[in-house]
Amino acid sequence: METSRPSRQVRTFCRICEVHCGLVVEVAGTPSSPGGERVLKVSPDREHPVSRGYCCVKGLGLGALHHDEDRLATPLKRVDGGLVPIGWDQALAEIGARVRDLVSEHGPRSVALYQGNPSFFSLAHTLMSTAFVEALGSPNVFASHSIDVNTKFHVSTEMYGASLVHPVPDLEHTEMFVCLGSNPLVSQMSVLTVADAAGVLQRIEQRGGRVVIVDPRRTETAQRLGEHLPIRPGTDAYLLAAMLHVLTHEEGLDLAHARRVARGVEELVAAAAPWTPERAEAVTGIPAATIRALATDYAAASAGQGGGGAALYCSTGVNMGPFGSLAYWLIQALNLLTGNLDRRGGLLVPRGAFDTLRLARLVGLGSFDEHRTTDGRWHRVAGAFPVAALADEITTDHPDRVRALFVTAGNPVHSVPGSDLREALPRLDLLVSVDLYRNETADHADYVLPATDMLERGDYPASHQSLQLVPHAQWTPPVVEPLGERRNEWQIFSDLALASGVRPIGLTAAHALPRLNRLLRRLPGSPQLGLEQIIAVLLRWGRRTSLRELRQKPEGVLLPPTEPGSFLGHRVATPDGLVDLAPADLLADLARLEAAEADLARPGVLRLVGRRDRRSHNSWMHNNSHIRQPAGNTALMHPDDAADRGVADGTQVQVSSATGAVTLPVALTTDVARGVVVVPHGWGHATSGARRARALPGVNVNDVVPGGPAHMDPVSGQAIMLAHEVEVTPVSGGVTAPRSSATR
Ligand SMILES: Nc1nc2c(c(=O)[nH]1)N[C@H]1C(S)=C(S)[C@@H](COP(=O)(O)OP(=O)(O)OC[C@H]3O[C@@H](n4cnc5c(=O)[nH]c(N)nc54)[C@H](O)[C@@H]3O)O[C@H]1N2
Ligand SMILES: Nc1nc2c(c(=O)[nH]1)N[C@H]1C(S)=C(S)[C@@H](COP(=O)(O)OP(=O)(O)OC[C@H]3O[C@@H](n4cnc5c(=O)[nH]c(N)nc54)[C@H](O)[C@@H]3O)O[C@H]1N2
Ligand code: SF4
Ligand SMILES: [Mo]
Repeated sequence: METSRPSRQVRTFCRICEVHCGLVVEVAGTPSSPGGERVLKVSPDREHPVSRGYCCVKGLGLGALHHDEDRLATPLKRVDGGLVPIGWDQALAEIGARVRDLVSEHGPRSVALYQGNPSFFSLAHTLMSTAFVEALGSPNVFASHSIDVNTKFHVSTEMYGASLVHPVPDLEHTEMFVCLGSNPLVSQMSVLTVADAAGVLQRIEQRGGRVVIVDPRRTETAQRLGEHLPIRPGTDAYLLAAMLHVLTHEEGLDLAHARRVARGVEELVAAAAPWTPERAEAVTGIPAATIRALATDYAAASAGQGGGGAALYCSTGVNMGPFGSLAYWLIQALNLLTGNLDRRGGLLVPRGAFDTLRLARLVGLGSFDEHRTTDGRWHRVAGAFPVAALADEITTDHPDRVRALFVTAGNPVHSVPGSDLREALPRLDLLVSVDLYRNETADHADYVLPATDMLERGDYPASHQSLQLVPHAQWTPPVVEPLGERRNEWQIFSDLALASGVRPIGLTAAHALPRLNRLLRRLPGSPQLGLEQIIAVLLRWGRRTSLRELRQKPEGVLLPPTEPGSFLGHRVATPDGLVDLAPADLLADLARLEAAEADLARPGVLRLVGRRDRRSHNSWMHNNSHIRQPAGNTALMHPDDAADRGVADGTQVQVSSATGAVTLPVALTTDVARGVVVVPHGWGHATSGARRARALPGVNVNDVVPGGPAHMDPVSGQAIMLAHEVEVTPVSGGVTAPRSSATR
């Protein structure tokens, strides 16, 4: 009998970051037994075919997340300024009625959705929340990828015809890996699924290959491995343009292959003409000779003299900079021109268990959208408008302005730069937050709805499967029943659609499911059956595995490795099947590169960049009792920059910009290049409903980072969040503040 067994073990996988580590969860009890179902322990799954026992403390904290007493337990409604518990029926009925009124009075565009980062780790969540607003007839989907990777999504749409195509560096075979703006040891990288990234990079060196880390800070990764190349913040596009210049204008790279698989080769080469390494030296701070050597070494490794190919890669340290789209375009161009794209040891384009590309096209994601923001300025990228434009969409006089906002798995008040959004939110008639916690965004919400955590729902990592270094597939059932009144977003958004008088018809697959879901809920068993059916059909369609096989092998299965030569000329999704090396908007954006050159090279200026911590995850890991929490955030800067400003190590400083100021402790280190200030984001929870997080010191760096349309990448809509000029001043007294009194 179930209750007589002390505990059971369930295999699942973590969905906090892109690694998707295999986990084994030990569970005791049943939902009906005294004390209920309890997660006793979360361990790394050594049987997982890819992560093979790798995981981090955040995944091991999933049990603590599940049982956290500060988690939302019931829907909350704002009454007299406070949030009070109400039942689901009341919440859904009231929200539905307000949506109906708004839509009938002001039209469908009055309703908007913001999807935060964790929503993209749940297929059902992404599908149904999108389906909800689209069923209302609103294009107003905003997403966290516009404060993260819109640059990549936009550039891939233009070059490869689909936002989801991102060549993956073949790290297990490469001879040279050039990594810009990522800290793999801490973050495990992004737009790439690789377990134990630092271990994988170390193996490159053990094979006799090279790892080059381009970063303004000597990161934890650079301290452990590779060659560190410090760069001035925001200037990677100059470095990359110069590398292209060296190869095409000095080294006479053979372009025959490129001409066969791409169009725009001549325009691209012409565009590289003015960007000499000498010019790049002045702005990047990297000597011209080093740039030349990097370019020629890269091309030589590409030629496979040691057998193995080379890969250029960038992550958020470049995406969030002023020229993220230009940089990603140049990286793709360099990888292709040197013959590294679609080749062993270079970069490969994985397929996944089913064709995500075709699926995306079927459901209307990832193509250029006809929709524009009300001012006509911004288009959707990967199905969503840039969130940095949301404040204007709320405050504009346009009749189509946003009046109701649903925020799901997001904390935009905290995560979006500047104060525009925070100041715009009071103009809304309705703000609903769907979350695990009462986060800072909920401070402004009319309703807060409690969602399930990942142990409480089944899933398949559909949105990341085409980014896997080692292709694999895994299905997880829900490990435990939802606690309290928590509901999964699939159900919440389908119920919201029904309460608002619409059926989600925006996405083909989701068509009839809300109704089916409602019927299924009356049956014993899971309301997730709709998702399982979709996954089963998709896997059958892909013919690489089946849901049945994944159920039999709960630790996951390996899929056939990505074949070199399977992308170019075969799966490029542009109309003519050729890679576009010279998209007009990117060529035009080079003018901005030219215009900013002198400013970025200015000496004596301090520029702000970010950093992550292994124990944190954006703004939402600070309440986890399994994690020994860092004591808030600390600014890092070079001792000489500090001395110039009378700043002493360990004291309180003010970091300020034209946008705002924060006060926090400073640590001096020569690991940070001169002219750089590093402040981690995601901190400052003074108003949070999560009590442990609230008690921690820390400040929100986005109070200092400028926001809004003036600070967006004009091509992709990505918010420019790095390399802004700041000043650092000692706080009067200049003494180290005790932890508990550090400024929030
Ligand atoms: N532990 C942990 N892991 C995470 C997360 C987390 O919060 N915590 N977040 C997850 C998410 S959502 C994402 S998107 C990924 C992000 O993963 P990464 O992109 O690897 O993010 P970071 O670790 O912040 O590394 C960015 C690096 O860019 C450097 N940098 C800053 N400005 C510049 C510049 O102008 N040029 C160059 N070349 N480098 C620059 C910074 O110094 C920093 O070392 O991490 C994911 N993994
Ligand atoms: N200055 C600066 N700002 C940054 C960054 C930076 O490097 N510097 N990084 C940016 C990046 S890369 C990202 S991805 C964004 C993230 O931006 P957001 O996605 O807006 O914010 P997060 O802090 O990730 O908050 C996620 C919220 O989702 C909730 N949550 C977690 N799991 C679930 C779930 O399963 N269901 C539901 N419904 N809710 C859930 C959490 O409780 C939390 O409140 O922040 C960006 N902001
Ligand atoms: S590295 Fe950590 S957060 Fe990322 S999937 Fe693995 S356990 Fe989860
Ligand atoms: Mo992110």
